[in-house]
Amino acid sequence: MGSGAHRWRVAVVAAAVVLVGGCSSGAPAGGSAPSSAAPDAGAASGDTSPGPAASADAGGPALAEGAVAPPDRAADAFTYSPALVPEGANLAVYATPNGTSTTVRLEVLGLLPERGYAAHAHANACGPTGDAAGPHFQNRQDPAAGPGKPSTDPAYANPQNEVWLDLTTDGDGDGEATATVPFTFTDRAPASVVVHEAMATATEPGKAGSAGARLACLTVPFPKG
Ligand SMILES: [Cu+2]
Repeated sequence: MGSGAHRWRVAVVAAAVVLVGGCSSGAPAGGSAPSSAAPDAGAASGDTSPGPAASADAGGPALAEGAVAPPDRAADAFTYSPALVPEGANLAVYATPNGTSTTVRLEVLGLLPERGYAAHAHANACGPTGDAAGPHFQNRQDPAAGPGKPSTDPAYANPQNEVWLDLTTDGDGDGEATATVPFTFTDRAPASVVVHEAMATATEPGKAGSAGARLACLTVPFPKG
């Protein structure tokens, strides 16, 4: 465990140096607090995401982070199913543009242990019900989809055209997912990340992108441009 935690810390420091040294957009100095909670749990259980984007960073301060609460008390972080996403579970989302691609990371703390959860970036902010978040954000929008008719065509509902953040929790209910998509958010950007009941997102024609009930939602102000 010690070496895993150490390695993670080195990666954070390296990312901070890149941000400070190579980015003129006024990114806050590295060493910020929000990301310090996750590595212990992740490293302890070997839950490091095997995602394709280990080299892209998605570090820095979280775009959004919050402990979920039921809709009557939630502002930006909702649980619609406390049995599957317990009140107080923490969701955090990071995003880093890298030229023509974007790396997005979801970190969760305190979900059910050793369980898969599908998750995606959605078009709208969270609200009193899971439906408020609207459809999945798509870079190229499926012309066959519309209100009440989600995109299920694998040509559009796929993890290169949407931001899929499916993850599996460790024994503490903690986990993370990183996705690198081949686009940036220009005129449109997602506004939330939704955690679903299915353990993984479907990919077959007619079902692609579907992942069951919406369990939890975090409003995320993904920046455009
Ligand atoms: Cu979704």
